[in-house]
Amino acid sequence: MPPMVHPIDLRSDTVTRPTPGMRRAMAEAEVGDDVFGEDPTVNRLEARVAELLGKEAALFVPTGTMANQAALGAQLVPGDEILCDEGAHCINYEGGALAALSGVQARPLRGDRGLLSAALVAEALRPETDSFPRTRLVEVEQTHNRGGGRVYTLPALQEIAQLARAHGLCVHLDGARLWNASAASGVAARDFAACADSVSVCLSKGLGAPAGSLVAGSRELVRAARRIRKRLGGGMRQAGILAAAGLFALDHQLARIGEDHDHAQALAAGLAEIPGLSLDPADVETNLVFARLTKPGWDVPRALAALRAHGLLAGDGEHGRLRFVTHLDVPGDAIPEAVRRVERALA
Ligand code: TLP
Repeated sequence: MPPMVHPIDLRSDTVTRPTPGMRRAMAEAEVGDDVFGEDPTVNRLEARVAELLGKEAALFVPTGTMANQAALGAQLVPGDEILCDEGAHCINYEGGALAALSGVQARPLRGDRGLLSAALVAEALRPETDSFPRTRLVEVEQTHNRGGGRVYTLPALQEIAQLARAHGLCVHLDGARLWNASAASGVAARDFAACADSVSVCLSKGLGAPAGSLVAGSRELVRAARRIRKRLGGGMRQAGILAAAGLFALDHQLARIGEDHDHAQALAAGLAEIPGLSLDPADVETNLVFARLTKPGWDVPRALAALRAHGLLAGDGEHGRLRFVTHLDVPGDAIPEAVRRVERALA
């Protein structure tokens, strides 16, 4: 039997475990019944995130999926259409929620590795007739997951927002990794958020909390999202235990997020040297690294199994790609070892 190696888990930044400090903060959290609006820790987190994003209000929800769907549902009615990139999380990885919960259809656009442009949105606008669906909202993802963690520049987002507003469309920003976008660009989260009517952010990805996301927007939008949260069963009572983890993450784990980007750069540089993989490290802007599998005769499931056997967990990046994600639980000195394991697995 080969010796057991401790796997390096690069499947997602969702795999982090709460640190001892975070667990202490959770254990000591002051709580109340959040469905009555009486959990002081949830209330503090909501106020903190609303302030960080420059919005009137925010709502704590269990997941990024619920955050997106509550935000979208709050702004759309059945039969509406949204514009988004074809790889958008909200139409590809949320179980068909947009259609099932809101009766809304998407018009997927072919963005530039995930990123839309004002020109692309302009081309997709429809005249108002009885036949066309009512295009009501533009959805953007910052950073863009399937686009390889790409970051919209602030001017690019502003241009989309301007166009959307000029045509009466709302903008929803899926900011599951908005913190990464800010760290990578130096642009404040609130400046990105100003381009959108609704913003979702996650605590359970780069920030390292065990669960929790928020929807931010106007008071009215958040009230509507709160009703949808209840309808979906997301009213969590003494949720302050989870909100405390989020507050701890914002206090102690937000400032370090750029380290994950440095680690992703080092990882990308190492992976680019491995025969059987193809990637350009210059494409890596944040903590997501996608590599095309070029090893003759191999497919992604086979490669993932080989990696796992060599103590490296990666994800299916679709379209023949592997996805590697750096995060809080992977220290910098694990990166050279991660590269060695990939190299051995694909040898
Ligand atoms: N993304 C997960 C998977 O679902 C793919 C991951 O491992 O990256 N928006 C974006 C951009 C996301 O990447 C995710 C999670 C979500 C929303 C949903 O968040 P959760 O998993 O909390 O529902």
